[in-house]
Amino acid sequence: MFRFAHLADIHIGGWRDPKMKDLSTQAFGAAVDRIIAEKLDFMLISGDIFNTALPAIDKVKEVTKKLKEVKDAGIPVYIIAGSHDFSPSGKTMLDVLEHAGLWKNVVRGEVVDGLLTLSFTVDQKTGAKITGMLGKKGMLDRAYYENLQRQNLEAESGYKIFMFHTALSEFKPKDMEMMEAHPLSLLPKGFNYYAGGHVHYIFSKHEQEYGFIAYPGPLFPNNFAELEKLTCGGFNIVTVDGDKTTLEYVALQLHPCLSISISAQHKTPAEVTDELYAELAKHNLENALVTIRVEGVLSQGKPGAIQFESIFDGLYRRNAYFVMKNTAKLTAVEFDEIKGDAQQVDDVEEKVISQHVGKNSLFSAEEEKKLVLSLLQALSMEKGDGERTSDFEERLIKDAEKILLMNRLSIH
Ligand SMILES: [Mn+2]
Repeated sequence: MFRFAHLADIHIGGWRDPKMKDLSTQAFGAAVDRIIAEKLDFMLISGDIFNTALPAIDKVKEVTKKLKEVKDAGIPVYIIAGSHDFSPSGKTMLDVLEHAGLWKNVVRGEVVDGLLTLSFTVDQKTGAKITGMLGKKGMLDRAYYENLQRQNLEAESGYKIFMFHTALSEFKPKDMEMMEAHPLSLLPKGFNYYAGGHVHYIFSKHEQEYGFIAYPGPLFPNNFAELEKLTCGGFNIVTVDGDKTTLEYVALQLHPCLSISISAQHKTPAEVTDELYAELAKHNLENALVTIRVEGVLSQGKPGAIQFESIFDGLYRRNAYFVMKNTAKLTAVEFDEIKGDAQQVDDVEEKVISQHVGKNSLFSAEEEKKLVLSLLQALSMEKGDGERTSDFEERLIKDAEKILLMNRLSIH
């Protein structure tokens, strides 16, 4: 018998506000403490460990400290890169920590006869055989899956784990219909456990001819909507006993979470303000994360007339940890209602690109979309701590050049 942890989508450094920014790092610390206390045999992280390929030094320091504790406890860590960890130039903090011996990236292999041939990383203590595929923004990992040599993977004996960082069309939740996904058939069959990441929801299913397909969801919610829906994040503890695999979801509730949603339809700003006060008065807010969503078309007046500032002040006086609001779908009568419901920046980008591609004759619409997504990713890199501006500029230009060169090869 052996037991392992499966984490995904930690997005260290992901929130903008410093108070929120710390929570994903704290969640990682709490997960590591639990994993060590439970004496698990190893730990998997299915991509998006950091929110960017080159995260801030203070965050790297915290993560490194916890990884050293796991290492000292004799618990190996196996990872894959996700769509956020990935950098087109190949520069990523994941490599730095791998060279320090703190974890092992299991995406390794070679191209044989035009096919990508992955090799297994064998966990020494348990004999579990682990491999996987990195995730790339905008489904750019599809070509890897399409050119994957599956036979050797499927023929391998023993307890096998496949780590991946992508959505699967068969298991996409309804509210993520817009999200691009690969069909399950792109994954190799016959693994015992498919350790998924990328889709920020909690899911597990035993699938015929495959095995357990599991997404633990984010280790800490990554945005307003996730906080509303999930209230907290967590990870899986997987127990393997002979042929039997069982999953236990461990929720990491760092703060109580209170989500309030109010309809402003046909109401005045004063009425909405009163309703918010009344609703919030019902709850204990000690140390709580509070999300307030207000939607609808006001009967008169402007959204700005709702007394959010004094409401927020009141909540902080009652010791709330952090309060945030979402009024994206709140409008005054004189404005059109906002169209579309894209929540994530990625979704908005995808939408805008899809609407505008195909207006030049250099590329096919598909190629143009890929190029734009790759360039967006490259140009969204942030300047690193202590990185000189000239070095940063050079890095950006190199990344962009690399992408343009790669694409020139496919221009016809
Ligand atoms: Mn993610």
